Amino acid sequence: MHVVVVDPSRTVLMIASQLIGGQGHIVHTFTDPHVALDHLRTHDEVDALITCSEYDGMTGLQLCAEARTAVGAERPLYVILMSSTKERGRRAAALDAGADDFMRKPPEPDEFYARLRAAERVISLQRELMRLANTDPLSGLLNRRALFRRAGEARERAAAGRFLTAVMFDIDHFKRINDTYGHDAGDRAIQVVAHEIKRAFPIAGRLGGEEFVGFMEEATLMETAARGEQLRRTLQDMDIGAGKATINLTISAGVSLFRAGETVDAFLQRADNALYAAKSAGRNRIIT
Ligand code: GH3
Ligand code: MG
Ligand code: MG
Ligand code: MG
Repeated sequence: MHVVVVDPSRTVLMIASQLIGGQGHIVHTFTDPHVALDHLRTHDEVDALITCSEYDGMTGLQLCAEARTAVGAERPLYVILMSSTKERGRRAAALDAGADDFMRKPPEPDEFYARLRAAERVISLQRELMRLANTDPLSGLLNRRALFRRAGEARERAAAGRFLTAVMFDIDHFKRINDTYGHDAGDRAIQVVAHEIKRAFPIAGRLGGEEFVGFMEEATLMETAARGEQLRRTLQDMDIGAGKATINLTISAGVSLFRAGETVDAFLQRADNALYAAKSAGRNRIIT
C-alpha cells in the first residue's frame, strides 16, 4: 500500500515510517496536515491515511473529513486515527468524520500490523470493486457509467477554457460480421477495435454494442479528427484474426468540439449526428 502518515512529531513519524515500511509498504510522512491534504489530492495511488488527533490550527477529525472531500466518493482511502487513551470519548465523532479505524498512540507493533492488514484487505477489495464498476468486461475500456463521469469531469475543465473534443465510432455492418463469422468472432473484433481506440485516445469507452467514444483534451477539432482518421485507416488496413476466420472491417466516426455551457449529452449528440452523416455518406469515413 501507499500510506500517508501525518503527525506534528518527527519522532512519531520516524517510528511509524519504520513500522509501516518494514511491512513492505511505501510511506509518505507529513508534519503539516495541509501539505498532506495537497498530497492526497494529487496522488491517486494513496491507499491509507494515518493521522494523529491534534495539530496547530486543525484537529484530526477535521483532517479525516477534509481527506474524504479531497479524494471524493469514488476513490478508496482507508483512514486510521491515532489517539491517546484519554481521547476515547471522541471515537464516535471520528467515525462520523470519516475515519475507518483507530490506533492507540504510541502504537503497539502487533496491533499496528494487524490494523494495516485489515486496511489492505478493505482497500484491495474496494479498488477491485471500483475497477469492475468502471470497466466494460469485453473490451476493457471504460463502461458507459465511467465514460459519462469522466466526460463530466472533462466538461468542468472545458468550462475553464480548455478544448474538449469527442469522437464517436461505430463498426460498419457489424451485423454482417456476426452473421458471417459468428458472435465469438464479433466479440474478438470488438476487442481489437477497442484496443486501437484505447491506444489512440486518452479517455476511451464503450457506449454499448459496437459503439465507442474517445475524448481528447487540449486538442483542436482538426487534431482530433486527424487522430480518428489515422485510427480509421489503421483498422481498414488490419486483418483481425478470430479463430479460423480473418476479419476485415471498417469504422465510421463523427467528431464534435465542446461548446461552452452545453451539456455532455448535447456535446455527444453532435458527434453522433456527424457519425450518422458518415454512415449516410457511405461509411468508412470520419466527419466533423
Ligand atoms: P451500421 O454500418 O449501420 O452500423 O450497421 P451495423 O450492422 O453495424 O448496425 P447495428 O448497429 O444495427 O448492428 C450492431 C450489431 O451489433 C447488432 C448486435 O447484434 C451486435 N452486437 C451488439 N453487442 C454485441 C456484442 O457484445 N458482441 C457481438 N458479437 N455483437 C454485438
Ligand atoms: Mg448502427
Ligand atoms: Mg455498426
Ligand atoms: Mg451501432
